[in-house]
Amino acid sequence: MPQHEPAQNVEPQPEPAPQPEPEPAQKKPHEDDGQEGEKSGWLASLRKGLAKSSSALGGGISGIFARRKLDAETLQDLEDILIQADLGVDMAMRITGRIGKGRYDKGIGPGEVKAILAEEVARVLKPVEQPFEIDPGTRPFVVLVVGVNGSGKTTTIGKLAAIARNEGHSVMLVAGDTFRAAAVEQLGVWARRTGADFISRDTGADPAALAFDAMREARAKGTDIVFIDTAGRLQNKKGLMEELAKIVRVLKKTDESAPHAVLLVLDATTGQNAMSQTEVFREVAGVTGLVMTKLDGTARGGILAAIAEKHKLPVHAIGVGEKITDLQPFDAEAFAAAIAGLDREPS
Ligand SMILES: Nc1nc2c(ncn2[C@@H]2O[C@H](COP(=O)(O)OP(=O)(O)O)[C@@H](O)[C@H]2O)c(=O)[nH]1
Ligand SMILES: [Mg+2]
Repeated sequence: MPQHEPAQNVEPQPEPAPQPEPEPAQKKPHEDDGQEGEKSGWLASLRKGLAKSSSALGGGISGIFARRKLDAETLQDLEDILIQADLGVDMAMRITGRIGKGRYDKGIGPGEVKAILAEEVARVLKPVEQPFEIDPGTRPFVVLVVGVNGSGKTTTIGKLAAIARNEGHSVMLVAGDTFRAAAVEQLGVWARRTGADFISRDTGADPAALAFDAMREARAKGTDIVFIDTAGRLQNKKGLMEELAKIVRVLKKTDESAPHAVLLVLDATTGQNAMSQTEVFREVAGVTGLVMTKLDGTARGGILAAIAEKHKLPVHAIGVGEKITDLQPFDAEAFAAAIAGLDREPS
């Protein structure tokens, strides 16, 4: 797992010369991307994906509420595990407040606590649940994908390209992370797998110039959707800002309304760090929506609720694995139920 610099440490520093970096635990995209159990199984797979979040929370709640009466100490223990799950202090206090109200010295079962938790999380997430949609009247529809190194940008582009290709759209993938040769190759693999066009330059080339060429080519070909991958070196905020601003400026030369979407890809395993990344990338790139990845590998899925509460940005999709089919449209209620460790579907 790549280590992420905290977003606070983003003072301008001298830009390192482009050089090969060790790859973040890079794997080739899986080849077994049959449509295994697609629709029917996806709630189950979300639960499985979020198992770590839900077992941390659900297990904690069961442990606290199985035997004890509701008192200040019980509520404090609950608040602690909610905060540990990265739900944020405000939400944690709201939930414990709601659970405590009128119930002191009475029994409350873990099931009831989980239901209230799920309800609160869903209430915050429901307004930001928004499928990722392209405007078919805009061609090419240009999607700039941003986020820190290792967050899952390239993989998410591959998964989105697969969905778009399945829907019959023509797609171009633009290897705007020109910093590392391996990043270019990785996107090229996704392009081949999904039947998307692919455009790249040598390591160290100017991503804005590449974006300009890509736009010209996409217009000439009548491509429906252009996904632009980026490097996202957060350790140098000024450099990042300049790089992204230049890409946007150049896109606007060919189409004043581009980019039509700016997706921020966040790695759920970074917990609270995802919050500060959201702040930085909103500022430098005008983010229009979120994708949260790696919810299969963490007990920290709650951070999405904290981010939604604070930033109110649309959440389009979640990544629950590395396979091509492991990108799920975001469903607030299912997510909330999974996080809370409820084993039944929310009504
Ligand atoms: N478990 C899991 N791994 C993921 C997910 N999304 C991406 N990855 C992996 O995370 C690593 C970094 O992803 P990558 O797309 O290269 O990140 P980038 O640097 O932002 O482009 C790769 O090994 C991916 O396979 C996800 O939803 N779940
Ligand atoms: Mg990448």
